[in-house]
Amino acid sequence: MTTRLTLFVCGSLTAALLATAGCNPPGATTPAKGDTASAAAKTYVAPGEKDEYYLFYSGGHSGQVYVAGLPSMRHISTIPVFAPYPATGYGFDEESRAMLGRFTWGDVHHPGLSQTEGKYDGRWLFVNDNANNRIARVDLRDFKTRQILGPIPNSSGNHGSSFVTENSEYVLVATRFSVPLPKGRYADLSTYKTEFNGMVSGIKVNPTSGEMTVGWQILTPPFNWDLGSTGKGPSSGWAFWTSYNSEMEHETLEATSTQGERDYAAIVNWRAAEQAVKDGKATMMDGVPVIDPAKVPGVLYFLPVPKSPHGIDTDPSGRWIAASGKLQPVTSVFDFEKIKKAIADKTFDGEVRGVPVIKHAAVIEGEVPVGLGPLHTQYDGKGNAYTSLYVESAVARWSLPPWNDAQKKDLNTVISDKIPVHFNIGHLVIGGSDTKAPYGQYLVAMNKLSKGRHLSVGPSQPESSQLIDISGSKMTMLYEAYTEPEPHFAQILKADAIAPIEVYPKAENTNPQAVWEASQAGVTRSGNKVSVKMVAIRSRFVPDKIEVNVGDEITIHVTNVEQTTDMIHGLGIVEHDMNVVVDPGETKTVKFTATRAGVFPFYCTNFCSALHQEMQGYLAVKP
Ligand code: K7E
Ligand code: CUA
Repeated sequence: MTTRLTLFVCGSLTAALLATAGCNPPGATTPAKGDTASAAAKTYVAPGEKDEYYLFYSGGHSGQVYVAGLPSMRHISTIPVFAPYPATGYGFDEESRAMLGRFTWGDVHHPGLSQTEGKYDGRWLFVNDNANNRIARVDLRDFKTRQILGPIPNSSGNHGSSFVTENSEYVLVATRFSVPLPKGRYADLSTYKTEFNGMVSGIKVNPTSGEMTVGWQILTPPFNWDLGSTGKGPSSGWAFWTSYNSEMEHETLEATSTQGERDYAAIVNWRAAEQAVKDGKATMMDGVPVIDPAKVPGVLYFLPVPKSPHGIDTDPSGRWIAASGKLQPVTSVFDFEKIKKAIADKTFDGEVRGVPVIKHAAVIEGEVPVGLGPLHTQYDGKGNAYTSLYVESAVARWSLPPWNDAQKKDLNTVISDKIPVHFNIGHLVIGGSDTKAPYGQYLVAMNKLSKGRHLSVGPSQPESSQLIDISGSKMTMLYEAYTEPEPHFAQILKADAIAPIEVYPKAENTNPQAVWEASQAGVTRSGNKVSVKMVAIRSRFVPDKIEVNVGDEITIHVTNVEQTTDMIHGLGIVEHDMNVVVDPGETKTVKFTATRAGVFPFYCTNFCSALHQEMQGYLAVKP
């Protein structure tokens, strides 16, 4: 049934990049349908059984994080982060409204799990907001967003994040956009090269609470920083980002920023940056210590990488770093041991704005001809790397160095397998690829276009994700699932690595407005301020009658006194754009002003019992 539409004649690689799913580059095959029976058996999770892994998908411009199970690919939960979400009442109560601040959306790209000693520790999930320069922390104890930091000062376009260091000391961030700094300063766009700057930021994470603060920043030229990764092993204490637009242009970028043969990767010594701040070598800008790398040697180096790269990924050993240039059909593999030596020996090729450029020839291990439009690379911990090929709509598997002489002579020979995906893959994820111990069992391909692979739903189409078994000598396609726009990256976590709570223990609820008995509930008034302490229990609200006057300021503190799993109540107030959802043992607060006279029913929005429908009351507003 599936047909690939040829929409463009692919004359050049650039044209192919612009094309959607139309080109038939060399190596592409007809869509794989998979061996149905064996694939079905591998992904089937029988009713009552559970998946083996969590998949945390970024929700892109939905501002959310999606949670699915692997291998079933079933969607289990949506964690609202940067956008209100009525299903869980997020963004309606005072607590979550305060976190969202003045924004109602975010653009989530790269979830990053917290780590201890280079392995996932199951504590937190960090996600970035490219649009409003924020970063959030989801607590995996209860799968709730607990902090949103930002907008980060001096940082515009928080795309190059969230990259977590080996012991979650920092979540590292690099800017996609450059602006005149500090933010709020005006400079004409024609002065882009001199007046605009990018930034690398170290977001410090409190090791106990997870609370994030802006630690320090490193000023950069106005390149557009792209994807990054953190080091480990020999590259412990370092972090890497690719960039596009080393031309430092500001208009018609698709042409102007692709003139040079090479762009730069940033090689950042974040431990040195931390030390430089301690040593007083930073200058305060908008409340943050900012390091000028031209004045503080040792914190930042540039490394030339193929034209318009997108991703740069450190392998589980920490020695090999793979950077892909979208406009060249190769992935460059760099040896961090050689990078360290080049830095020590000052094997540089000049400098850009006082930042040394590491000599490419001194540190390159090889350019693997993976295929067209390489973006991101993941690792299975068994010596294999997997690179997503956007233009070719495929995943290439290749062997990491060390390579023997024959392999070095022809790096085509290190490519062991290639599997087509549908269509135009962006990121791909292997569980634990960014740790010292990848799981190496499944790969999820996150494809940008799903066209024709699902029942038609009109013009607004979902994204497709494909589950690929990488445990054998050949990659095999197992399953295909859909999500709303738009997963970029994801993280996979072994299910038994966490044990989320399902009820907030009563003893933990320290909210002074919490009430646990109907007798404690009630309405109090002070002037025009009305305070309601409300109990929600199967199947009633106490009080279920609230009488106020027009102009009163009403605060409702509602406590769900249930201590049973899945006993959730919601408080929806008719025609008040209000829905508070309260989990068992939780207290939430809503505030509003009674602006209109009338009698407004309120009711429980979460189906909680046979008498759920009866769980209702009235807000009576006297003129
Ligand atoms: Cu490749 Cu934002 Cu990581 Cu999308 S980015 S694909
Ligand atoms: Cu409480 Cu429905």
